[in-house]
Amino acid sequence: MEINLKEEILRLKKEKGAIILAHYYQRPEIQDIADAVGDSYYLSKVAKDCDEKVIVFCGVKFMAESAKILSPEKTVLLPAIDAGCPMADMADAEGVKELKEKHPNAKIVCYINSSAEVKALSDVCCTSSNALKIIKNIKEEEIIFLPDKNLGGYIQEQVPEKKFIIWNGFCITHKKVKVEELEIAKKLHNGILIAAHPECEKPVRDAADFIGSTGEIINFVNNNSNEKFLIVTEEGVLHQIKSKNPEKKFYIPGGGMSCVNMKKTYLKDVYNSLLNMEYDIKIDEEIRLNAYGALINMHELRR
Ligand code: CIZ
Ligand code: SF4
Repeated sequence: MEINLKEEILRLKKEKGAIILAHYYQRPEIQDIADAVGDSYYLSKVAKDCDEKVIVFCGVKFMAESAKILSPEKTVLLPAIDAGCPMADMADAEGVKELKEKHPNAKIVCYINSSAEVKALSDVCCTSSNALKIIKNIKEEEIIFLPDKNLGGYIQEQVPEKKFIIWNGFCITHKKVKVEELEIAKKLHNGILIAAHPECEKPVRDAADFIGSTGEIINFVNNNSNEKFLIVTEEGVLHQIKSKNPEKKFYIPGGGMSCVNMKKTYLKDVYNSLLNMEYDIKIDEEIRLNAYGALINMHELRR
């Protein structure tokens, strides 16, 4: 007999005293069984503040790691062990150390899309929603920004008074979009508004009407009375956007925008995760403590 996965997940969740968190880029059926859906920073805060001692983090590894860094006493489970982030993997601890030696006066700002080891070497973390505020609040003139050259470039344009040393990483999902796809959408759908993520390349950002993080794109659409929108970020966000805005029309760039790693988590993986308590995120305590400092500094500097 085939088991009812949703029912079994809910039963196991209760039995194990767990909470299920899902990133906006997860599959719709995963978002629907989650107790909270949001961006990586919001979810790591939910993980920290909740009473549950077991967190099932449906997302990619750096997100589950961020939750573990903030809540070491809790069990943080990543249902799909091979769900990584190619952009986070583009920055390595050795390279960061070398840059630090070359630019001893610079502050290191790392995007939350980075490994625990890289966070541990950084002065402060940021997300796409708070990067500008954080960098403006740093007193030092020199900033090493990693790993995303697109988010880094976007912030640099807005803070010309600072000197930026930007890592050469990028998101393979956002890089795929070409400005021509935006131009085609404008021609096909008269009056369409384009909302793009700062992980997109500059020509795409320049052609957009609005640039923001996942949460900011969702708010932009919710609060705008326009009829049609082109959503230029991983298409998982459409699940929340469409359910809150049934009267509006949404389009995506012609080539589609799906992150292979974000789509590795199926209901079966969440079930197995709860059943077998896998895959338990472990971080070396010295690395965790240093990475914790960078995440806590993000809190301080985003004010
Ligand atoms: O921080 C996140 O969750 C990511 C990856 C994107 C965003 O814009 O929220
Ligand atoms: Fe990494 Fe891009 Fe996938 Fe986000 S969408 S997890 S940045 S590869």
